[in-house]
Amino acid sequence: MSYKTFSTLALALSAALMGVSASADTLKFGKTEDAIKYRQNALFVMSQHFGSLGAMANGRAEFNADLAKQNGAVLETLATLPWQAFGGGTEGGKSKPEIWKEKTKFDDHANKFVAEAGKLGAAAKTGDLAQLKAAFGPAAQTCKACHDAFRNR
Ligand code: ASC
Repeated sequence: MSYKTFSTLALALSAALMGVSASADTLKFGKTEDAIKYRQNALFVMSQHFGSLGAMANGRAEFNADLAKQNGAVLETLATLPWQAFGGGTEGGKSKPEIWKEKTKFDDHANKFVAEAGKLGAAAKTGDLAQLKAAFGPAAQTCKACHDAFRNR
């Protein structure tokens, strides 16, 4: 095995062991309250764009391909952001303590959501309502699954 192959494999293995995910990891939060504010606000903004796509997918709003494309693009970016704000020691808000006790399970939910949001964003960007409809339900299901397990009402 060449050194290059070896170092590529070693990098991939350490990334896997560290649980590197599809999520952005661009910030460190100095204060717990900032982490809580960040994740709540990121999730709120995301829910507005997600809701716009949902309204079109469910026929509550008229389909507008340009709007779907823009909201799909915003959603794809936003979907990766909140998870970095659930770091160690940032318990609070509506989060159940289980997030930190079952971090692997939580990360799994987050990664599934990011994957489905990516598919929904891609579907929205096709400008095809049928594709938007097909991708919306599975994405909404990943929101709900994580909320049911990890969010206080
Ligand atoms: C939203 C939103 C959620 C999810 C969830 C999907 O738009 O704010 O929390 O969708 O209702 O089941």
